[in-house]
Amino acid sequence: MVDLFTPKPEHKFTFGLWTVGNVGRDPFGEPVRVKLTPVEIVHMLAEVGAYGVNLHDNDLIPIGAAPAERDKIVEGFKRALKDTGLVVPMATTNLFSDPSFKDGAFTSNDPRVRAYALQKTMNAIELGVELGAEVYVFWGGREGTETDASKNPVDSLKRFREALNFLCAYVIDQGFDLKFALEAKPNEPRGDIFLPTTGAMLGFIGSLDYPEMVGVNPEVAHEQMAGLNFVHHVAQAWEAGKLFHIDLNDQAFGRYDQDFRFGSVNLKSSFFVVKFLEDVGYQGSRHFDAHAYRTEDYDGVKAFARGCMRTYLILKEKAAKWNQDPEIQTLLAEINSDQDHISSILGTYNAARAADIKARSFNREALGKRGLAYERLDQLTVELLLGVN
Ligand code: GLT
Ligand code: MN
Ligand code: MN
Repeated sequence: MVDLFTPKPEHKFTFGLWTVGNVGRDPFGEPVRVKLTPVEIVHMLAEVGAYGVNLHDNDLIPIGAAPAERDKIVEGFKRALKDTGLVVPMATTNLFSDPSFKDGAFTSNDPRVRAYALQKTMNAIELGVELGAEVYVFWGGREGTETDASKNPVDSLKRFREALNFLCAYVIDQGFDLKFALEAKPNEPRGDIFLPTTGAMLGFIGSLDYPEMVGVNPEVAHEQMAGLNFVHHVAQAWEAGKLFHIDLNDQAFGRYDQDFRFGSVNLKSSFFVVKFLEDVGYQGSRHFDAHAYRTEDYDGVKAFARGCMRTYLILKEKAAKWNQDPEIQTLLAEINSDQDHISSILGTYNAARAADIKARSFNREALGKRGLAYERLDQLTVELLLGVN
């Protein structure tokens, strides 16, 4: 049945090959699902109604494959894309699975590893561009330490910067139309990962040679692992013009990287993420970087993928309702009222304005006593989400 919550291409829902292709291996247990081929995954994504598929180089091409094998695999993959109409909006490099990257890639102390990481990334960028990707993600999964005796953190930042500057220049030199999106994570698989939050990434981008080419790819679970508010990080990235991509999933605070189905844990926070993206008119992919529970077979994986998209669309509809709800809007108007037209004396500094502000008298007690009605506002939000109002 086609309804309001049926995914359509214009919703730009994407999944990584590694997400629905996740075989359910964890540190304590073997795979529970047989591995699908990339072509099979593309067909499964088309079946559930996704718009696009993202990939690491080695999700598609085995590490060390000969050029002829690579070309054959790419040809088959492109045929599957053509047959299904799926696109590849984002690509990335696997710089974490191979044992050679056990102490990082761009931040490794070993220059041979750093050079190999550049080589692997340049090849993977070419693959991504060949498949049509416009965003290239850098998740530094192994760029970190277990002991701070092992790496100088300042050198590590300099090495990471040098690698990104090198790769930006490479992209420009090749004439590729590609932007980079940096994805932060506080820990796992390393004890600590450098640049652990989206805010840290945003600060770092300003120090690069081509800052306009580089933005961020915030992930719900990663900010929440650090105990932080995801909506605020997304908002900061957006306000800085740096929200190039987004990884949607869910997560209980303080746990390991759970990568659960979008909206499955923190429903209210998921609602405000969707509301934010829709309100500001974010045009990029809605990428679900999540996977099905280890208890599932491939029917369960499809239910998982459909659930991510359906929940997003339900929350999108709730956001539209929230924006039109008379009670909520009346409260918001009161909350944002400009009593005494004080906002007219705020703004950019000038001497007259400073003198004006200094000369005013403010009723501090009345300001402190004023109730803000956020309890009512939040309860109205909860009831709207629960379908009561
Ligand atoms: C890995 C990680 C994700 C990253 C992917 C991109 S791979 O699954 O947990 O958060 O987005 O490299
Ligand atoms: Mn994650
Ligand atoms: Mn991610």
